[in-house]
Amino acid sequence: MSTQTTQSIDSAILDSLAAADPQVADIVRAEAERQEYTIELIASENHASPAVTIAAGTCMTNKYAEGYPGRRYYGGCAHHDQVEQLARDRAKELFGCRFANVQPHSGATANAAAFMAIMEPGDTFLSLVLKDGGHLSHGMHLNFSGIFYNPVHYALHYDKDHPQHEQIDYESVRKAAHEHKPKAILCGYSAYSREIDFAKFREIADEVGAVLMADIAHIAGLVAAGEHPSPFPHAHIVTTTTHKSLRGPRGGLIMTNDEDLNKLINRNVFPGVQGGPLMHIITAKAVAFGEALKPEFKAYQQQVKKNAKALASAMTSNGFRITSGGTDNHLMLVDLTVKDEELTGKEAEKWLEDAGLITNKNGIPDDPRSPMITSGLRLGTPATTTRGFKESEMSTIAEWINRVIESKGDDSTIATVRGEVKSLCERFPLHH
Ligand code: DSN
Repeated sequence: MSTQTTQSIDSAILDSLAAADPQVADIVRAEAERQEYTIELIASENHASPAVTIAAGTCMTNKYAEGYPGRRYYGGCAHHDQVEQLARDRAKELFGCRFANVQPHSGATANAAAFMAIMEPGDTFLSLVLKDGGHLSHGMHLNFSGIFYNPVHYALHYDKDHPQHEQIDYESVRKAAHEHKPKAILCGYSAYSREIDFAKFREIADEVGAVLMADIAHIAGLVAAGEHPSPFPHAHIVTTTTHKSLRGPRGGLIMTNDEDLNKLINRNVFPGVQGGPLMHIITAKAVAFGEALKPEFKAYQQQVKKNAKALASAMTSNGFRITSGGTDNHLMLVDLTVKDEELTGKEAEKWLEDAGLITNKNGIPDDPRSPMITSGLRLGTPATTTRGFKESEMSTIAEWINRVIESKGDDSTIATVRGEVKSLCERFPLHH
């Protein structure tokens, strides 16, 4: 156990846990160690602050608080009312909207409640298909969204010679909207590195009388800091997670400016899809929103974008291709096929993990390989930026990725890179 880890807040908490349950404490300690000495490049992950982690671990977990502030189904909720109201008020200030529901347990649950607020079962909605960078709750056939609703899709197209074809084509969105007359149009993605034109989406939604829903789970931190255009006032309903670029606890959030829609959202979160809210997580959301309102958070998000651009450019210099031609946000999708046609995302992810570089395999537009194999890798910079990495560390990371991949997973190359990764991590300790 490193000095940094033993002195960390996690470790102080773990000492208490170890006294009560050494078996579980050992597992959590091993995970703290993994996080400390590996580099987290998964675009949807981050390192929450000690304050957020502490808030999530408090006695606020002990309460049933079904209902909303001032209207609960249980007694003893005075402090829970205060904290939930605070979380709502901070979320509204952060995103510049009139109403916020902070109860969704996750982004997928937020989307389920949002769908129920804006559609009837069987209704048609238009979204980006999962394999092109959408999300499973945007119409995947095994998800509630594909089972109870009728998804139709706009698409991205693989074109290494014309990467602009791998970006949202608003004319084809318009064409699909006019053809299918959907009840709702969804924008906001899991593996899309370009800015989203919410105003253009609203224009199309208005032409066909559709509701515009923006799922900003990935870019929420950038939006909150004014580093990506806001979905407000364009989207009727906005959903997000709170744990990705927003750097809060794992959870969901739904927002709107429309009073009637807000009533439907509230009803469909509880009792629609959830029972008792996770009050300890809502407490941690309040803390995270407070952190995101501070000026340091804007500087952090600016560095997230600078780091993503630096990483994309260093990956390109190392012979990889970034789909869509680059990145405007916190992530990029790496097309591995230009480097080596045989190479799969699955292999690359495994070799890199062994070297201490944590990534996820990801389909690229029109990927012929399955989602469990893929031809791409998704890389993101929120977690490395939290750690304090800047542009020069991004160049080093791209060189490591290249060495590991060019060696085709050679054991001694992986071991050498693993050692270098660990040394860099020691220079940038996490603040658990
Ligand atoms: N699973 C998330 C991601 O990695 O993007 C989306 O919810």
